[in-house]
Amino acid sequence: MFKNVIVKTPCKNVCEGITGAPELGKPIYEKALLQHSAYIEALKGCGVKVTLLEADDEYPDSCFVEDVAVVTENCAVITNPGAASRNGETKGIIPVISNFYESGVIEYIKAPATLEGGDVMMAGDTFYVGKSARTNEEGIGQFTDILSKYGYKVIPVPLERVLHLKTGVNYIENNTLLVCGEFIDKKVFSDYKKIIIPESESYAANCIWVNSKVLVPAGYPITAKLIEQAGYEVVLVDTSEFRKIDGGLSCLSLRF
Ligand code: CIR
Repeated sequence: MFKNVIVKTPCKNVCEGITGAPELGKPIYEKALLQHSAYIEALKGCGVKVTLLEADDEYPDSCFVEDVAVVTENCAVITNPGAASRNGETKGIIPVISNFYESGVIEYIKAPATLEGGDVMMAGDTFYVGKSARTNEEGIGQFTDILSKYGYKVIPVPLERVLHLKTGVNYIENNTLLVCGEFIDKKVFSDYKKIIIPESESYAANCIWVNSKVLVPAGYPITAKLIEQAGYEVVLVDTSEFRKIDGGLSCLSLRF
């Protein structure tokens, strides 16, 4: 069960966030704010305490707090984002993490290692880490050394096409994964029950489990139905503005 969630208000410059899909247009700031507020309400409905951080105009992508830290039951890891324009975002998260974790259990990924939280998927005591354009070999190495001190296992997963690991695969508890594209047949996930997300709804592979409910992006009916049929309560949240800059439901929060 999660008790806490950290989120950060999208800044005015959110429309300048990094995107691999410029054809979708730029996010509309006011709409992004409304969608973000609805996201917070959906999280509150899952029984978590939400800590809301102020917007930071210096970093267009800074609402995607998931990438700057990895939070576990026993430790927190401040990452070192591989995207140059996002690297400085970590300084904003350190004081907040310090409110929840003793300094002795706050760890750091250090250059030349890079790692972004979107590449880290927690499944019980196992953490899968995507080797991506944002997370390098050294990053996975440092992360493995850190997490092993706290009794966790780390399994690297080389990525082929997606931005982050959780762009295409997400753990929703009960030994169940949402998988799409390159992750459907990956051997490393062969022991899990899988809900296969069709390519036409690939964006919706990024859902989050929060205390027995699953937040699903609005507008992906096949995915919502599959998750419901698997026995979960589905909560729809519109993330259309964040999608325009490659952001999804998981990217917008740290859950612990
Ligand atoms: C980026 O490219 O870094 C942002 N525009 C999107 C970050 C998405 N974060 C995530 O998947 N964890």
